Amino acid sequence: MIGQFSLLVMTTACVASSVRGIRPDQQELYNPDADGNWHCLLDPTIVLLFNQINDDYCDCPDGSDEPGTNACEYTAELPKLFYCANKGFRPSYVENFKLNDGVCDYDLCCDGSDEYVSGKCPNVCAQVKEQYDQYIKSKESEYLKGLLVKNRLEREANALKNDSQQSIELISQQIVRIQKQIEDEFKLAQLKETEDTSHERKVVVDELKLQEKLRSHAILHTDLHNRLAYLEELLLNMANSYNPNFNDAAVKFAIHSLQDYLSNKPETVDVTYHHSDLVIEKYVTRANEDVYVTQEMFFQPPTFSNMLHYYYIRLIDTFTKHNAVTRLTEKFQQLKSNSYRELMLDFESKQRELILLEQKNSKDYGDNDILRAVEDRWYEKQIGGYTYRIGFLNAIYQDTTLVGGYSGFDGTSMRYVKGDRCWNGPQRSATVELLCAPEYDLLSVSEPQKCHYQFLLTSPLACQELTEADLAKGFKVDKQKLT
Ligand code: MAN
Repeated sequence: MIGQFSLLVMTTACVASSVRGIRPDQQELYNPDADGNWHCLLDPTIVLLFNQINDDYCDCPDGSDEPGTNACEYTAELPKLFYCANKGFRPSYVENFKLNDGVCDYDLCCDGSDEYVSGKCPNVCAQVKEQYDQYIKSKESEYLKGLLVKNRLEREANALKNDSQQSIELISQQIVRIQKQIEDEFKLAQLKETEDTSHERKVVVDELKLQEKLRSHAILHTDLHNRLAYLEELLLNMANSYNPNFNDAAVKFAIHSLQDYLSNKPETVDVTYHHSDLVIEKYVTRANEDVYVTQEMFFQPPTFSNMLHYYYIRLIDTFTKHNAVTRLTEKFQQLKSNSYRELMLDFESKQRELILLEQKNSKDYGDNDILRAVEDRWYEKQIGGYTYRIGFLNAIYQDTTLVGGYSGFDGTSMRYVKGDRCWNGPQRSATVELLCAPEYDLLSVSEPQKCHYQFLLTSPLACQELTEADLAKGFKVDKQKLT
């Protein structure tokens, strides 16, 4: 009942006699009342004679009347603990079922008081203290060394964290700059395209005007040609049918002039306009195509999605037969400058770099990002016929079997999940418990559940400030060394 007893208010008043199994500052709980009787501690309505305490018969339901015997049943809910004074070392408690069982429980009772009936266990507290002091000293120096290594790892991790953040910032800035440059290239190309287009439009308009003039000239020409033919015919008729006996000077002069005209008349020129028609058609087609390409490709501001669209088109172009899209893409390719292409390549590679860095950055590096200092390091050891390889922030392998991929770190244990599936079982997974030490050492590998592995690995990563009480928890008396 020691656990509950400690909840009670106690004084340090001295007691006359000492009740076995009870620590000095709780002895007063065992003082008799005015009638010389005693009351069970958790149920004072049960009154016992004072000499019923430690009479090896359990009277109180809470077992408080038998602190120095094994008469009351030990249960986890109501543990009965026997106080060992351990003079020369430090007081402790032993479970009451270990009392007088013939075994010297020196880990808890170095004074041997647990075997008070036989008295077979001498007090070895001086030797135990010596072992304890040595243990604490070596543990302390080990954990302090581990802590120093951990501090160094933390400094390295901090520097790596800064580097990583700086790289991300730098690449992000570079991407923004490249995007701006791409935008400028687009604007330049757009301006150039507008200039080219307007020039070509002007040519087309001039050609159209010329065509118009040519057409009207052709009409006029035909008209004049017809009129001339008519007049020539009239004059020829007159020349053939006039009466030369009439001496008309005007008629004679006209006929003479007609003969001069006909003998000096040049050959007829056959003018066709097919050539100019073809030229105009070509210009109109070209102008239309360019307007289409310009609207589709150049008048859109550069965004990540239309760049992706462009590369998507380029990708599917590899697998499709030439079509309208291909024609436009080719046209677009021709119009792009080399610097634009270089910028796009740079943009793509920086984007990839950024994605990788951000992926890496989102891993669980633990407190102060300490695991950054061991990233990509591997620890290897053969245990139980297998070679285990533990990759920090990476994966664990049992020979070539994947035990799991890294998933997180809580300061003392690392988790690995989604390994190779076990035959008729789940996917393998593991927990790596880290124990503080300056060096890495895989102490054990177990499989507490099917295909879930438990690794015990010493590492400076797990070191932290410890009190003597923390260090003392692992102390065990080396009975071989006791004399
Ligand atoms: C292999 C090893 C063992 C594991 C069994 C499960 O033999 O990976 O660790 O327990 O497979 O089938």
